[in-house]
Amino acid sequence: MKAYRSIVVIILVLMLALPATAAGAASASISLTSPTPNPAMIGSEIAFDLAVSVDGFQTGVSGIDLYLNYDPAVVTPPTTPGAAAAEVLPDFFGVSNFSINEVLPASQCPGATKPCIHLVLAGPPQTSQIGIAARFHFRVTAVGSGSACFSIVQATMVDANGFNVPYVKSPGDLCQTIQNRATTGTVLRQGVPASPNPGGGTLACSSVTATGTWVYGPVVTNTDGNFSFTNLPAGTYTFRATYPGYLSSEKAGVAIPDNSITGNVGSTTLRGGDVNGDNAINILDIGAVISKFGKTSVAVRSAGGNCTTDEPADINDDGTVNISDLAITAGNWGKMGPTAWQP
Ligand SMILES: [Ca+2]
Ligand SMILES: [Ca+2]
Ligand SMILES: [Ca+2]
Repeated sequence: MKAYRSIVVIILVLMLALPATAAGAASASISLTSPTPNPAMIGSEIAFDLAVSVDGFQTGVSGIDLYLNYDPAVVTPPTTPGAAAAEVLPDFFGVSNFSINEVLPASQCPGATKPCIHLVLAGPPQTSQIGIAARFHFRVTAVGSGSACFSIVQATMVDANGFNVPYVKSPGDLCQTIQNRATTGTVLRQGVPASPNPGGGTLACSSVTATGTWVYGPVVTNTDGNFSFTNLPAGTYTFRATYPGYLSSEKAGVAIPDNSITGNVGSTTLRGGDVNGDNAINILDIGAVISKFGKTSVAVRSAGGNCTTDEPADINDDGTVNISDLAITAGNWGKMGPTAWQP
């Protein structure tokens, strides 16, 4: 019974004490929100917010002066040094805030180790307010060690009389995962097993290019006919696969979204018999096979693993020009390239 009374007394004391304490305390915080997208890829624009919270300041918070470090090896602000670097938002000080907003070289930043964004915000005194004061944007330029870290290296918060306001800052470091983007697909060739590749090579050696704003590749296919492009920028691409003695194959309108880590173009099988490489299979190709009929130990691009020279009349890369190569060519008589991208 005595213990019960003691607990009641303690609870009563706490109930009386807590509101008094809360009413008298002023608090402020500066924090960075989680970046999006996470993970990010090369070419991605990552963004995160500067969230500010003040509560119970009678004079009102009227200014914030802040330096945000970034790692220039993996990210860059979207603007040139000296230009506006952060997007100032009206959610904390309102629309009439005044701001300084600049990218500074490392030598002008606190600690002098990394470049920084210097942001100065000032506006009407806020006694109790929570809001997003600014949004930072960076473009990913490299994978580096796999992350991009940001930190507020120095910040000052002042009230309407210019006196420093104590605040809590979080987190210490804000780190964002950066990954490579892999865009993959498969190119097989008619008359050639997918794996193992004949000729003892380690690669199937079909060439693949990806044409968007610029041309990427060629990359070559591995033993299984698979290819992979690393870090194709977001955009719309035409993929084209070629191999000597075969019609090319093409897939247009392949969209690589900004935030996709992987993409697959699908599988295609090249049709054999275009010995002279004019993307049409006709009498000229038949003639080319017949003119070399019976030749052995001819050059095989897919042998040896370095995708060098090839005898295109040896369609199936078995080192001999014979009836198999003639049959493949005759069977595709009249076909034109580039063919549709399909198995
Ligand atoms: Ca031809
Ligand atoms: Ca060949
Ligand atoms: Ca052959």
